[in-house]
Amino acid sequence: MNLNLLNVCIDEKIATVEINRPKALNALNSELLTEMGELFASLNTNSEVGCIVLTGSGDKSFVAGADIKEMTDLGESDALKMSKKGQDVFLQIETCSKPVIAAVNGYALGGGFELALACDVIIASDKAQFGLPEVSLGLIPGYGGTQRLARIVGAQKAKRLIFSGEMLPANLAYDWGVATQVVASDELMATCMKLAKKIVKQAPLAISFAKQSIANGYDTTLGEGLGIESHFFAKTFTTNDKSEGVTAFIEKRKPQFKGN
Ligand code: DAK
Repeated sequence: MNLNLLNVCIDEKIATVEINRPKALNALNSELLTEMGELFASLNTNSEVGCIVLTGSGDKSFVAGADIKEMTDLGESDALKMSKKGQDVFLQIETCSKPVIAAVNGYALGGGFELALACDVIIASDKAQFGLPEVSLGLIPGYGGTQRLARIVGAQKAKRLIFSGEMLPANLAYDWGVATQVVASDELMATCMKLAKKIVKQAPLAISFAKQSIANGYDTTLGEGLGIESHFFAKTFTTNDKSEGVTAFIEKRKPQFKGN
């Protein structure tokens, strides 16, 4: 895999992925989306990876949006293709079998906010600013923003943000339930790594089943959701890790999970 715009480091089962286009505030161009799709396809099946931390290079921006300069000559059918490509990559991130933590270190605007919303957990620096300013460009969010944001914060708050294009500072993003934690910028990566380290100690298949259970049950009725949960709960009983986890508890020792 040839990655020019993504820096990847895998250590102790944690993959740290840094989007590396600092001169364009890490704006998502087509090349970057392609690389991200290839990388997540490979991380998804890499047994050496149990958690992914995604961040932007520099101290100013996570991702300042889709690359506006690539949009100048697009027609309707190109825009449809572009939207589909971005949505597919973000869906790949959302459905990745490993938890993905967005370490939002600055601007998360437009496609950048949409990217963070596709991750499982958002931890923000106190300098982070979230926004969907597409209407100021005559566009609307095209990578899932109208759908994912409304599901997380409710339709009213999503409409307010999308219709005004205004930015949401980190503390308000926390109040709205977008970010799960806000920390000083120099503590952001250490905070994300601390969480990632806790995650990689757990049973990987159980995490993947829990992630699927939450995702598949989210938009259904409670009854259907509980059925989905039972399905995945029962599946954990087919794993060696469940036997190991339960036995280790009874034997008063730490479990050695193998991901099978
Ligand atoms: N795209 C391309 N370049 C960008 C960029 C972006 N989104 N954001 C910043 N840059 C570039 C700037 O052009 C500048 O480049 P040079 O002029 O130096 O070559 C460099 O990054 C530094 O930016 P500034 O000089 O503007 O830095 P400031 O600190 O003054 O301002 C800022 C920072 C983040 C407030 C400002 O750069 C800004 O407003 N950026 C644009 C933010 C924005 O509007 N983002 C949303 C983009 S629209 C769709 C699919 C997806 C989407 C829409 C449709 N379909 C397929 C239909 C999603 C759309 C978006 O994400």
